[in-house]
Amino acid sequence: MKKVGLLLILLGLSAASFLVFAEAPTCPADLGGKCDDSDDWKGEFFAGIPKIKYEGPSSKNPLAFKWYNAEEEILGKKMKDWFRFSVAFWHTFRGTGGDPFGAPTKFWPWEDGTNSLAMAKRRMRANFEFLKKLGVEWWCFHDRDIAPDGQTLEEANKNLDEVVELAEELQKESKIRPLWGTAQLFLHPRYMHGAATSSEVGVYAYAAAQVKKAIEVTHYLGGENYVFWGGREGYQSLLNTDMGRELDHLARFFEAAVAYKKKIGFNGTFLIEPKPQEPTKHQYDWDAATSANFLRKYGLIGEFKLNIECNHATLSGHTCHHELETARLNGLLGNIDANSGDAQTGWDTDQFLTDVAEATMIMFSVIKNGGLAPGGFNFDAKLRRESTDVEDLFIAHISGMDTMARGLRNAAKLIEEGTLGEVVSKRYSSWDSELGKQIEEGKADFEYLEKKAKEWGEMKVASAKQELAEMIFQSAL
Ligand code: XLS
Ligand code: NI
Ligand code: NI
Repeated sequence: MKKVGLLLILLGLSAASFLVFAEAPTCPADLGGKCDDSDDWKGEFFAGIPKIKYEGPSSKNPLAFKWYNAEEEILGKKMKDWFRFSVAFWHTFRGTGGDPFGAPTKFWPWEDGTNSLAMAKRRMRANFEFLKKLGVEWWCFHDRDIAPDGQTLEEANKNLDEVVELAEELQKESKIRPLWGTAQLFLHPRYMHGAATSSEVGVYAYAAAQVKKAIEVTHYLGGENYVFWGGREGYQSLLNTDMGRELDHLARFFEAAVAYKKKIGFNGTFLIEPKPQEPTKHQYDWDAATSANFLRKYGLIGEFKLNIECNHATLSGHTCHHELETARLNGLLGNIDANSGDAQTGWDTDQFLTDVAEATMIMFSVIKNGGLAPGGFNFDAKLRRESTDVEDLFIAHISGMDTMARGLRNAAKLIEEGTLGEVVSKRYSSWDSELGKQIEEGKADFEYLEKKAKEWGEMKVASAKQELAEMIFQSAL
């Protein structure tokens, strides 16, 4: 069996999920010893796991939905259309459980410990069985998660084409499509200084070639979006960094991507995924406001939207709700990487979201946005290192989907009830006056306002009613 000689220990814990196996387990008996050169395992990957059904809140079955009822309509839209849930290939099918202190812990029965093409194809078949059983119609991938890298770009592209062909075939028999594709521009050592912001012009060119191909295959597979997560676009020290030049390069890169997208007729949305730190000390796409400012400065604001990841929001010192609202108010809310961090831990722990209050606030933004389509909810989330049963993959996603579904139900209830909305409109009612209207229309200059201030004198300022708002919110959970 071909051994994978690549032992990469990365600093960022979440990045460890992108690793290929460091230590190859032996070929499992049920693969008949044909691990690395054949794609002939046509059996069930998730034997014993049925198609996951909705059983309602009283169900105690861990392999059933209690709140997510795909076809049920909430506020005039089917639940499945509010969410457009997606499985992240890298976490679910490439996550090994390895971390900077420990070896992989997950040895799924279909894995043979190699990074061969045959293994990549088998994994793709497993992906589609998983999606179908879970009842999810979308998946997300990086180029290098789904197919092995090559010694040359040509070889890498050839590998990718082979796996993409299989994915296309597997998609055909279903409604499943990529929610988005992306290029992995951070694992390979060539990207140590970044990709589009690398100090090496050759690396910039290589990254461009990789993104070009990744856009092509996303388009080919009918993907609805394409994501640019910063990877290593950032710096470790400003002392050796020309930040202005790097940011200009990043803008040139995006411009070229936009031009190429138009050239090949890819109509999917381009999304930037903000993240403040990890793997670099400072990532350029720090948060939604920083990314919006970047896009505006370089005249790219109409060409991109944002993919907000909840754990990235918390790392930047914001709530997920804040990031969603910032994106929404700028007309940039395109997709959500649904996950959550840990209140005591300062890195991207990529946990499945299980906080119903948080989910309710997220859904407030999504409802106000009229949904996310053509974006959706991608579970950029992974099992804990210690969760090693195949069924844990299902349980994690079911729990995440149920949590979001409860959030949707609660948010819809609060909006229909209207009491929370009343607290807000009452709070701003002074702005419904003649003066408020004049100000909002830009018709009140400082002299006029001074005259009004003198006329009105000291006024009574009303309570913010925060505790009342919190009481109403809590009662809906
Ligand atoms: C890493 C990012 C990554 C992107 C896709 O923190 O969340 O997973 O979503 O490259
Ligand atoms: Ni993400
Ligand atoms: Ni992340």
